[in-house]
Amino acid sequence: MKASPPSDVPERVNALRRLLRAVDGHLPEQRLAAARTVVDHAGERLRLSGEHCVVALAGATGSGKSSLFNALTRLQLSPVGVRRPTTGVAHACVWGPDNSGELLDWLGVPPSRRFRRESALDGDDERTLRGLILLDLPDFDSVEQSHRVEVDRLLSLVDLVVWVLDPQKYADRVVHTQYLAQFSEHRDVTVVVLNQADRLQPADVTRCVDDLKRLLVADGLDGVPVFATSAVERPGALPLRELLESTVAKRQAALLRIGGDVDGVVADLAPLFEPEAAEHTVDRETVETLTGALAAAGGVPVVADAARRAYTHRAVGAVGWPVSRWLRRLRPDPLRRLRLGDAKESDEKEPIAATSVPPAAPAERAAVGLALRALGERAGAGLPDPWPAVILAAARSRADDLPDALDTAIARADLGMDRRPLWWRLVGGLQWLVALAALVGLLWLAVRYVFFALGLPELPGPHVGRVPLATVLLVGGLVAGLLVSIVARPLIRFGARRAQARVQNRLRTAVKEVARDLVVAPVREVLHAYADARSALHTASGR
Ligand SMILES: Nc1nc2c(ncn2[C@@H]2O[C@H](COP(=O)(O)OP(=O)(O)OP(=O)(O)O)[C@@H](O)[C@H]2O)c(=O)[nH]1
Ligand SMILES: [Mg+2]
Repeated sequence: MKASPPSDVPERVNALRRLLRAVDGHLPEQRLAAARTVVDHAGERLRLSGEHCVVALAGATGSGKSSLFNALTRLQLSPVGVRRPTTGVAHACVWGPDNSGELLDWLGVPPSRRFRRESALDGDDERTLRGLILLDLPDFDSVEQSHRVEVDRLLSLVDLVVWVLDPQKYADRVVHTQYLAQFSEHRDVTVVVLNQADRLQPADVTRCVDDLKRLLVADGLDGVPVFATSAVERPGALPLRELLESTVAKRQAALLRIGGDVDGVVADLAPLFEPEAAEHTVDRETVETLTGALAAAGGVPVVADAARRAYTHRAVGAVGWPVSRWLRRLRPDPLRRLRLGDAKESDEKEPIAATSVPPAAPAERAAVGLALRALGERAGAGLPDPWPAVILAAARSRADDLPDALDTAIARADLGMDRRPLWWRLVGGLQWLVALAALVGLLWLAVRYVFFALGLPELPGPHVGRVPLATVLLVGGLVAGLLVSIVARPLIRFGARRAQARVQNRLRTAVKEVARDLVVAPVREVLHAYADARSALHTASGR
């Protein structure tokens, strides 16, 4: 097994952070504590600078930052001038791979001021500085006035800040109170050099360095490395270069150590994410079973049966014999009795009054409980602990909201019961017609009877054969009305069964929606978290 290179460490730490975000709230906190510690330690500095080791040359104008920068890069990259200040914007030189764009953007180094040392060209000479980003900053005074916050951020990011002082100004009170003492909290990453040491006699160099050390103690910077350098002659920039080399090496070592920490955490967490979760999604069959249980508990069969009876009720009211129609109207509509079935504006925001569908019976509630458990167990089957329990809990997480959600879904559903079929109207019209014929026959017969009773001469009237037309109308009308009712009956039964089936289907769809929202969605969320965390763990492992 090949160990992953230090350059991968930032990405691996990020992956670990992703993993923690994904499982947040799902796994017990103490199980994640080690991973959190590793991620917290790595911090923003690692995210940005990654495998790079950032060293900044800072100091007052004219101290020789650019000269040292050029001496260290062995190239004339940053202009050195007599006019002060010379360096207006930061310059950067990168040793090794050029993937520092984001970092240099953040540091505000313009693209035209970014340089690279190609180790291929330099052979092994520059290998020891591979990963170093050396920054030549503008003089600190000008930076500080406008960008104190930026400077603080920068100093919290860099691996080392080299304060460049010169023999003339090293004891300047302003230099100490304005710069050095201000940044004493960064003493762990601070080095001070007395540059331009070639301008002093060797004995004076030692004296000045000692003096400087004493002043630094007063600045709160006791213990920071202090030594003399020169950009042009003895003692040269070599001491500084060696310090940079050891910083780069330490940086690599730090990355390797973080990499090792990540390895440990990955090995610790791996058993939690053994199998892939893709095959453990919620399958259709389980959802159907749950939908069935919810439909029963929500009263779908009751409503569908009421719809069947309501159809019959309304159809008889529309096509029956006028007298039975009238009697029908005195009886309540079965659907309305449940406060259902009226056409609704499908305004989702409008609260819908609860229905009068009876609440679920204990057996139905138990069936829902079983279906929830079955769904949860199936979705979590084969996953390592504690995921099955987490998924089961997710399946049950909204169980208390189910009764209200089902009732609202049923109340909101369009049952399609408002339509009056054309045949109702035709047959209804026919019923009126034959009833009218019977009525005309009856009235005619009544008039004839009155004439007869008063002894008046018999009214002439058409006959059908030997039977008077009035009798034919009365009897024929009544018989025809009866016949129409008899013929309509199976049609009504058929229509009622269809209405029942339709309502059943529509309500099942509405109930399935509830199952998806309140049961499947929370389970899927956990499964996604598992899958996300698993893929993040793979990245974090660096393989
Ligand atoms: N003798 C000697 N002169 C130096 C040394 N370092 C820098 N100088 C001179 O000091 C002057 C300022 O040097 P720079 O490197 O431009 O100084 P800087 O700190 O970059 O200044 P700013 O960019 O203005 O902040 C130049 O004339 C350099 O030639 C050194 O070690 N010895
Ligand atoms: Mg400069």
